[in-house]
Amino acid sequence: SFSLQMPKMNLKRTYSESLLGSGISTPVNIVVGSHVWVGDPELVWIDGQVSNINGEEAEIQTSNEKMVVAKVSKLYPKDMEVAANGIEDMTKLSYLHEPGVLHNLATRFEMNEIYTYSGNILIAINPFQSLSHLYDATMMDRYKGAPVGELGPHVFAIADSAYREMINERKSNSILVSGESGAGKTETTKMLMRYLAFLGGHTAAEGRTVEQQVLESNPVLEAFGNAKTSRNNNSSRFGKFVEIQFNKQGKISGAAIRTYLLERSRVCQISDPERNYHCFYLLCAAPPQEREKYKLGNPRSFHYLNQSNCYELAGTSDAHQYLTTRRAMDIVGISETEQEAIFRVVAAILHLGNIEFAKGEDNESSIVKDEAPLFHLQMTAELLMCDPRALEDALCKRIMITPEEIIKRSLDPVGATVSRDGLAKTIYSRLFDWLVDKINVSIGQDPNSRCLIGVLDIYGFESFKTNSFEQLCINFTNEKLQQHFNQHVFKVEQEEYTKEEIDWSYIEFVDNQPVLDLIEKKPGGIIALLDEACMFPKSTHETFAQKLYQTFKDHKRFIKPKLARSDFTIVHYAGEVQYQSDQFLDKNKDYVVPEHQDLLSSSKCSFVAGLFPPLTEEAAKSSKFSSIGSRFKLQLQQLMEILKSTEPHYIRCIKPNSLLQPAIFENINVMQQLRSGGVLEAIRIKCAGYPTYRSFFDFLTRFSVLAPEVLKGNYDEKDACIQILDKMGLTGFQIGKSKVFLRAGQMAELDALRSKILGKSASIIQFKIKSCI
Ligand code: AOV
Ligand code: MG
Repeated sequence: SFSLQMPKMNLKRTYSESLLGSGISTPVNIVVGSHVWVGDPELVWIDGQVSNINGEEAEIQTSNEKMVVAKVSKLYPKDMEVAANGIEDMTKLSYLHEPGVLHNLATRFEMNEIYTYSGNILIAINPFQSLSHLYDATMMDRYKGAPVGELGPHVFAIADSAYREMINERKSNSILVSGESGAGKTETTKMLMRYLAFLGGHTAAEGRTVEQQVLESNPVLEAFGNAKTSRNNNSSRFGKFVEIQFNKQGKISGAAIRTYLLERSRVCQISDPERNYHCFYLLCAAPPQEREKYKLGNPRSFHYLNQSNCYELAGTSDAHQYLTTRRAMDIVGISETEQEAIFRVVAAILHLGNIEFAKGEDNESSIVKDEAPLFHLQMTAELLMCDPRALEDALCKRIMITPEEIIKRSLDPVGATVSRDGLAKTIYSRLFDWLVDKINVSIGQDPNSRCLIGVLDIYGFESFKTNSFEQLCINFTNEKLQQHFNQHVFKVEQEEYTKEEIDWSYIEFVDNQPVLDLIEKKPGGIIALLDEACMFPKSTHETFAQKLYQTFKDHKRFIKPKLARSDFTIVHYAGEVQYQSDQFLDKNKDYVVPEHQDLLSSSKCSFVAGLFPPLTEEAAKSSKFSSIGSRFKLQLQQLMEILKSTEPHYIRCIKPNSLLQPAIFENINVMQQLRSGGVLEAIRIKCAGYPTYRSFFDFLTRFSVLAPEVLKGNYDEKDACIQILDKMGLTGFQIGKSKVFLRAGQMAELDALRSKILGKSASIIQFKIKSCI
């Protein structure tokens, strides 16, 4: 039932190979008859039984009936004592290694158990089917107040523990949801928010409550900030951090929504089979009188929509979504007049995109070429409530101010088209920002709030065929979060060791600080060099790339690809990504053409004019450009500051297949995500220390057969454990106050000895487990 597909992401493995060698348990005591995992080109790992050993090499009879020869050192022992439906917390796996982790997730997924813990990290595998029983009111009631681990792994359990911790410790908490596109971050975030609203909601249902507004902000932001991409039919094209504020009584008393870097290029450029932002299609499917008002019809008639052949989304109705969005807008407090203006602007953008340009009288200029006497120009001007002549000028002409004179220069048709698209993108991103501000004002902040729970739904690591400035920002975000994650995992691990008073001083972990320096260091990092290039009038993307090659020629995380003239590669923690620098300079400039600014700030519609507040004199005069990269970097810094002041909880979403279909688990794909999502890194950190620990009692229950004499008479549990370990000749382990801490591989070693003593070959003591890897 498990199919295989190569992942679409074009990721190269970097340190993941070394991951295998660096601390994850090395095979010991592999003998003829041992059950093992062996690498497989298609399945990543396949289980089997060793049938022969010849020096360094072993012959393995695999469970899919093949005979494989592999180095003994490349084999991993397979735990034969796991339950049929897998293990709820993977740190309890006796053998903590890659194949064990993958197998456990596959086993659980097959039984529709989509949630699994790895320590305190929740792994959520997208089921691509509605599992509504998982999220109903009964479930919420059950998880309320239940200690983590008592019930099965669940998003509600994470939200509940964040809430309890906030109440009990009076400390802010955050829940960080990550994963690749389509992995389920946004759905997970909504579930978290619903559960928090359930815990901190107000019983009295008088009108709009804060929590209702918080929840209804989701459909509004999704209508304007989500779109169908090739990876996800409802892909978020912006990052989001929702800060839910609570009062002394633990009730929701306010909220703040921060958004990050909306993808602007989508407004004018889409490719098959993607769609533009949902709101355009919703409006084209609005009730007839509204469509008439905005002179909208079939989405196929608009250039910004018909560059792709996809208009409808399977299973959703745009007409219905339009009404849902309007209702959500009511609840979050957007007035009828404002809604009318918002959709007027949306319609104006569609008409704007249909304005075309032809060569003017001389070759250098352009004029608007339009069907039925300048229909789209007229419509755009009418909807934006500005003068059509002024609109045409703003699109086709530029004013140059030299010390001597003021010159009106005409743009050629290509220049005019660029100008038109620039205007569309600017209007749209201002509209989106307006919505976010409005929602924030309307929900309101609680200045007296003592604690908050932040929920982060950010875009996951991306590597496409072509990667531009947006991908750099997105991957930079992920590097930042990865560092936060590593530090946290490391800290938690250390805390356990400290509590048990064992020595941990020599455990190291690989930090990704060098990549962060490469990108954000000031001066000299990529963003700083990009800003320099943007300020220097003669720069081109080629001179920018040359500068990078020069500056980072010895940097371990930077590669100049062979034959590349302006591409560069960054070795990210999740793999190498090759970036195309050709649009970097343009995309980094946050610049509104003064002609566009003037046109819209003088609109007769106060809503439109409000999107373009007049510039301060200083800003208008200043020719200094404003850098999107630097602002983004600053936003991230602020986000990290907030996160650092909170107690974090991590949810790693995983997309089981790239077909977006239920019940398909693609090993290669999942493995890739476990690697890049840091799950394996967390395990590596664990393995660098003492990956397996057991209480003295549990340890004795399992291993006293190795030295039954230690349990004679009035024995001390701790001493008994030490005696067993000594007798077996193990070194490097640690004895804590109540637990035995074993080094990687030692559990397997003890198990092997145990089965020998029990006089049974490894093949006999096995639980029947359904093998699906
Ligand atoms: P994303 O947020 O991680 O991608 P979404 O949360 O939008 O991914 O999930 C993609 C789709 O998967 C959803 O539209 C649902 O159809 C389905 N899905 C996800 N989680 C569940 C669940 N728990 N139960 C049922 N269906 C689910 V992106 O925003 O593209 O990075 O930018
Ligand atoms: Mg999303």
